[in-house]
Amino acid sequence: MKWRKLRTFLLTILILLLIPATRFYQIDEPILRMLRGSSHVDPLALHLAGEFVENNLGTEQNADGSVTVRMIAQQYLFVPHCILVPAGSPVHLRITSADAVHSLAFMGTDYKVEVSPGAISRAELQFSNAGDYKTACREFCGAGHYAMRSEVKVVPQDQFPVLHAGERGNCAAQ
Ligand SMILES: [Cu+2]
Repeated sequence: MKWRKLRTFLLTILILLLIPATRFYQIDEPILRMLRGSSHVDPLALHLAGEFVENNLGTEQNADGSVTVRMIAQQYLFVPHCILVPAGSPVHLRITSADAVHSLAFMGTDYKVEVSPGAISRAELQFSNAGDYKTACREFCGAGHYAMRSEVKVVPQDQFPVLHAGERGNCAAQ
């Protein structure tokens, strides 16, 4: 009889110990996500959900006069293919990859932004003069790498379209 009571007692203690352990495990994942910050993203869900969903790509106008540009690099193109930004405004670039390691390089310069699947690369850019800037992938990413090119079209402030909330600009929006 004494043994049974002891066993029940020990089982109860064990269960009581396991309950908080389970709870800790459940809160562990959101904490990890918080620590990772917003610089990580699921490469398999890019076009479907989250920040890099299709209609969020392109140029977004911010209240402070700057713009945020979101792009996806994938074999073997950049989406959107052409980015529209106003001259003289800060450009916050946020770019990620859907597959391999790529880079977004500004031709004629040494400047490039490394892009890896699962991570959001950020860059702060500003174009003083209007003009068309050619960009290309400068990280070998496969058979179509050499054709992986895109463009940044910089227009004077007064030619940049007024983008309302939720609207995104690219070269077609001009
Ligand atoms: Cu490439």
